[in-house]
Amino acid sequence: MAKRPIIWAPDPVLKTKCTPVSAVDDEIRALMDDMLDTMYAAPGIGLAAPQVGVTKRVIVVDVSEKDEPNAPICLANPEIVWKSDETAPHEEGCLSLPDLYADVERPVAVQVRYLDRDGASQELAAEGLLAICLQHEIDHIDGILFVDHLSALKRNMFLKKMVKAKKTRAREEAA
Ligand code: K1U
Ligand code: ZN
Repeated sequence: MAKRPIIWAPDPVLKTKCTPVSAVDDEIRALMDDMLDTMYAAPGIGLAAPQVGVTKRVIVVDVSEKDEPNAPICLANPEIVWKSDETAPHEEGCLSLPDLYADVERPVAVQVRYLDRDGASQELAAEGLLAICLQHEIDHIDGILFVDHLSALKRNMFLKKMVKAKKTRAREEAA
């Protein structure tokens, strides 16, 4: 298992509609393991494959509390098969948009179908933070960032901040 670098917006890989996984094989399981290492190290509560430069439909999530044992969920080809009519705003962050946070309005509950680490088809009923995180990660594999749910004004302000942050990071890495 290995930690991989997280790609920061703006980057074309984060705008890519990712390709379905044809089978959950050892390569996909190794990707899932690396994504979990990367997510826990960040730290974060979710991660999608394009955030580590892989344009495949793979996500990982773990919304367990600090004082609880880890509860990772690895999902290949996740799809939302049901969402609640009720929506609510919730503050979101993104490891590809560090230090930027905004309220995003989303359905409060979803049902997600996916392939697990063994390639078996599963369904997960989620509400609360898990539902929000799953929607955020499934957006990532469709090339959508949480800022795409905001007004153009706010989105452009965030993206300008990211261009600045990336320039600063590049200068620091070169020094
Ligand atoms: O996909 C990502 O960029 C990960 C992102 C997931 C997410 C956060 C909030 C709402 C929806 C989806 C993060 O994990 S950002 C970091 C974060 O939220 C967090 C970090 C440490 C402890 C608790 C939360
Ligand atoms: Zn994100």
